[in-house]
Amino acid sequence: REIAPGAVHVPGWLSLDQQRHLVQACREWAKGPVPIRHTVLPGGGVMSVRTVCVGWHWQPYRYTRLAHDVNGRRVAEFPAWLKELGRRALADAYGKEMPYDPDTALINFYDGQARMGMHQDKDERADAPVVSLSVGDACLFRFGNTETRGKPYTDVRLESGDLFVFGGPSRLAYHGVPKVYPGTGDPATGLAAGRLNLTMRVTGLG
Ligand code: MD3
Ligand code: FE
Repeated sequence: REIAPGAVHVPGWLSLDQQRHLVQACREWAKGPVPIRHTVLPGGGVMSVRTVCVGWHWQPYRYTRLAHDVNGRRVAEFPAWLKELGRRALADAYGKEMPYDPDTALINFYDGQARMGMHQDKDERADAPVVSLSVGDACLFRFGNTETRGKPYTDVRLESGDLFVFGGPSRLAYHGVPKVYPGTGDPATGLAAGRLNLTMRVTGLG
C-alpha cells in the first residue's frame, strides 16, 4: 500500500454508497455557480480533462476565490462533510489521527480519451497532504519522482473507490494519468461512463 514514503494507496476505500454520494455532489458542482470546463493553460493548450473546483478556484497556476477565467463567480463552499471525509482518509491511510483542514477540492472528469501529463502540484502554499478519491472507470496512474518528469516512476492501476494520499516527501512528486480504461466502471455509482477524481488540498491561503 505504501508506494513511496508518504504515498499510500488504499484500494476500495469508498463504499458504493459513498461513491454514489460523491458522484451526486460532483454533478451538482459541475452545474455551477462555476460550471465544469476544460481549463486553458497560459500557453494556449487546453486540458483534456474537465475540472470544477470547490472552496478555491484553481487556474494555472494559482488559486482565487472568483473564477476569472470562467464566469467571474465565486466557487461553491467547501462542505463540512468533505472535510470530515478527508480527515478519515488521512487517518486510515497513515494509521493515525492528524489535524487536516483542506480548503479546496479539484474535481477532474475524464472521458475515455482524456489524459493528464506528468506534473507537480506546487500551487499550494502549504505542505499538507493531498487526498485523492477515484470513482468510475479505472485508469493507469503514474507516480514519478521529485527530480524529473521522466523515469523512474511506478505505474498503479486506480479503480473506482480507491483512496490515495500523497504527503511528506511524495507531496512534490511528478505524477500523471496516461490512460483511462473505458467500460471498467460500475454504472451503479451513478457514472455511466468516464472517470471522476476528486483531490482535496490545503491552499495555505487566507
Ligand atoms: C501526487 N489529478 O488534480 S490524482 C491533479 O487522477 C491530479 O485526476 C490526477 O494530478 C487525477 O493535480 C491524479 C493523484 C494525485 C493528486 C495530487 C497529487 C497525486 C498527487 C499531488 C502530489 C503528488
Ligand atoms: Fe496533480
